[in-house]
Amino acid sequence: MEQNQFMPWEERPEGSKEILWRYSNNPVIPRNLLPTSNSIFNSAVVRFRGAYAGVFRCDDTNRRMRLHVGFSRNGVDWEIRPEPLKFTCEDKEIGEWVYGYDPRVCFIEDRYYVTWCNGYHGPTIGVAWTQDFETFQQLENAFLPFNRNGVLFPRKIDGRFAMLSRPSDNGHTPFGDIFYSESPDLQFWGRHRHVMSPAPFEESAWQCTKIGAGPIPIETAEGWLLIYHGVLQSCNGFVYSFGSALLARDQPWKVKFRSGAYLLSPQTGYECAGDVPNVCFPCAALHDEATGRIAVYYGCADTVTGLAFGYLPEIIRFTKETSII
Ligand code: BMA
Repeated sequence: MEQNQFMPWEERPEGSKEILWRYSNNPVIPRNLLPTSNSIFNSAVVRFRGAYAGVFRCDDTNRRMRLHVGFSRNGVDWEIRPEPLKFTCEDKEIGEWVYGYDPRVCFIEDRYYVTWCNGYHGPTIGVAWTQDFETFQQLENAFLPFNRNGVLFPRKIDGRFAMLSRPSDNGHTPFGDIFYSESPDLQFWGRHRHVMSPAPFEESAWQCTKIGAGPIPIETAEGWLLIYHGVLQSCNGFVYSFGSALLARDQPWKVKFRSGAYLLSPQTGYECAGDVPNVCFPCAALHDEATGRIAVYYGCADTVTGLAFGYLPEIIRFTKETSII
């Protein structure tokens, strides 16, 4: 592992032609890092005060879905607080904890916003902000239930906050399109636009059942680079892989390119065996504009957390070259 001040990094293995390659020391977070954790996966990592912080999905040994705060000096070795994250909320009804999972963290202007799948009469999108990763102010849920995979854009679009989400059902949802919504104040959401549907089976089977946004979109000259998961329903259940799309910069609900090929699919032992086999579920990425490097954090088999590396220009080229649009 090469260490620098920007992000974790490991070069592409010799002879590999992969666009995204796995860290040789995966998984970076074991399932039992906490004495009470059954699994730690689908988690969000950001740069914070010259190091890293994150919000982690830690299911406990009661199999309850909880969020925990963690810190790291190098983005690889994590100290996760043993006690669950507690949000502060002015409205008791909204602040009442039911469950929380699959967090994303997005820095906008002067603070970090957390979005997660929040239990409120079924899953919907919870929203909170923090400036210090100590206190978290919870806001209104963004949408009606049922919804998952709420992912904010890192800047306002046309003067409004913008979020991708995936309306769903109360179960394991055998469908799912990505939508885009805007808000002037992070309380009232509207101007909902359709972004994309699952792909036709004959064109790109890994994403033919449902799709959902992954890490915070990255703004590039070619558009917003969105890494998203896609699901295939096999005879053995759902298989979660991920690929990439480029969204128009000023109208991010317009998809310019969308990879027909996946960037990563469950192939290693830790992705194929665990509490939910065959799941690669990205929730965060760090990148460095100067070098084009990107490090993607993804949940593996709903059990542990892995890292994969790539170069942004190569991912953009791959998105265009394999595009099904
Ligand atoms: C989704 C979410 C994810 C999970 C995935 C596979 O519906 O619950 O947290 O990784 O299923 O089980």
